[in-house]
Amino acid sequence: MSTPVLWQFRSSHFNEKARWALDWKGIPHLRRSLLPGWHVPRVMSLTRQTKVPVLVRDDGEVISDSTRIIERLEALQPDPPLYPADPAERRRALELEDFFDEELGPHARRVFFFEALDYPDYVVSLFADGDRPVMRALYRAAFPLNRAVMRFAMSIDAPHAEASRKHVDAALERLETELRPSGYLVGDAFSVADLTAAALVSPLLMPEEFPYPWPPIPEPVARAGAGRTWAGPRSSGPPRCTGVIAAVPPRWRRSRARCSWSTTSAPWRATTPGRTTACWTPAAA
Ligand SMILES: N[C@@H](CCC(=O)N[C@@H](CS)C(=O)NCC(=O)O)C(=O)O
Repeated sequence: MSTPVLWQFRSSHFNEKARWALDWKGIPHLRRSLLPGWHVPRVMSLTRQTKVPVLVRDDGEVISDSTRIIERLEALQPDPPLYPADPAERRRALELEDFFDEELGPHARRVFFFEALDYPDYVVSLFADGDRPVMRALYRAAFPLNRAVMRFAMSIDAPHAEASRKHVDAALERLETELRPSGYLVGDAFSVADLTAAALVSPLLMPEEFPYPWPPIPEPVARAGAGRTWAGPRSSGPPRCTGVIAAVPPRWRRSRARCSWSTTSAPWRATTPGRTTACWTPAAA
């Protein structure tokens, strides 16, 4: 496959889902990072809607939505597979992908931002670290407006956050009960179901294997999540994993670490600051 361009947010779990699929398949690609809020004109012009990830292929094909991106990658490059070969297992994997897309992704995001948006420096760091200092300063200055838009657009308020916590708990409980003795969600191999669940829980787990650094989490945000929803970054002490969340990291590590090291080290750092990153997967697992 020629070199596609992934238009993305760095700190975003749906974008992580698409990145992980590209990395899993070993597809060299270029990442163009956008700043949330300021992304709209570019993404609109590409897709007539505003959400990332968006994958643009050399031949001009534009694919938006992480599920459709994975479907297309699977068709273009079936190996290594993310869809199980067995039809019944494939149906189950796609059904679980859909479930986590709907029941975990948006709710984990809301729960996280409900706590984090009170700390603009932290959120700006999440979104804009890796950009040029002047860009970060401008983005920080404009952030109050951006935050208001985020709260409105994603219904980030106390009642919705409380309801979303229940969705996250239920989704993680399902994750726990659906796990097979193999440690995977479908059959005995890593599939799109595992990738989706693990990528979408990233705002709550802040795993080290995420390909961009997590800025230090403000103590009140860490406290708010402790023992309830998220784990907190490893640097802030022992992981605060409880209950079902504790079950996720080992599987995450096994599969994400296998393909992400090249993106966490040389290429990303070599192009910082900046918003374009060349990514490829090492030959060795
Ligand atoms: N169903 C979509 C969800 C994508 C999504 O929600 N993207 C968010 C970032 S996590 C976004 O682009 N938000 C900005 C916007 O809605 O304008 C997918 O799987 O790609």
